[in-house]
Amino acid sequence: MSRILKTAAAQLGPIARNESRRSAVARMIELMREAKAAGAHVVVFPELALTTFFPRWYFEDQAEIDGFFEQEMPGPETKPLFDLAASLGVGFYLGYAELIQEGQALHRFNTSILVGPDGKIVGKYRKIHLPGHREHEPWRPFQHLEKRYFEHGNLGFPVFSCFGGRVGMCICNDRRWPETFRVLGLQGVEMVMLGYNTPVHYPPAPEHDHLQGFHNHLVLQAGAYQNGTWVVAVAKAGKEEGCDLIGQSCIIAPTGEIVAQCSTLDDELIMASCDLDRCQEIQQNIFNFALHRRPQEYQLITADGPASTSN
Ligand code: ING
Repeated sequence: MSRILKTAAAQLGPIARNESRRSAVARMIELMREAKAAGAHVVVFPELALTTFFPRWYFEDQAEIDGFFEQEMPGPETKPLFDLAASLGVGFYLGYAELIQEGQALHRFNTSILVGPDGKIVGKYRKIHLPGHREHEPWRPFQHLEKRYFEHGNLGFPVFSCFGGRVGMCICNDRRWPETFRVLGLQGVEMVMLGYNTPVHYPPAPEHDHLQGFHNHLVLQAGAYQNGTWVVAVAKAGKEEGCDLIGQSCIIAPTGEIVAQCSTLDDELIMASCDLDRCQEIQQNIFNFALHRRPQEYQLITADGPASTSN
């Protein structure tokens, strides 16, 4: 009896700077209802799905920055999404900005959670690869200040047993790093869920702007195939506060094939019946780590700093 996980990718169009969380949650509730009607067991929402992508601006006032963060999850504005999940029996992935107090210290992360069909949080991930820059760089048409506003994730790349399989998470820039998928793959992951906010324009290398969609699918398909896992990648898309974000949210099979893809830059739902047993076609053969992997040759991968030339 194969383990079919009916999975929805719920892409969001732009979220305006002055759009309320209530409005963003209402849009996600619509998409969750549509997903349920299509038979979904789980819905994947984007990175930072409750607000506009605020790292595009330089703020000095910490209180203004903290207005984009969640101090409780679920909180008053997000609880309706959790309640709906429980009443429909649908789980979800949600990306948001997490502000947490530990002892006397405040910590801020770019976070995602996995919520089960009972509406309870199954697991949490905090973004490890923070792209962009730390200081205000006025030469840029827009900033990318994730290194300023977030701390590096401190939860590793965990894999959770839920939805009848092994599910892992990552966030946006993480998908560009093969280590992300391999660390999840070494834990037997069968589905990686992730959200992204990816501008078309990349100020340090504008000659690559036309390649953003290609690079997005390139890394996702490679990650899926090289670890024999399903990948569900969901955009916040469209022209958001004047910044064009790529769409093309997609669901990718362990073979690396794209089985579903969004075709708009708005709120859009796509679905796929993901047979988790198909991961074995790859994990037991071409990427059977026990048979073929040679970690004794890979030390450089985890060494600090650039490799010294051996010859
Ligand atoms: N966004 C981008 C991403 O990794 C970026 C940053 C854009 C990197 C374009 C390279 C090229 O998709 C986030 N939020 O990580």
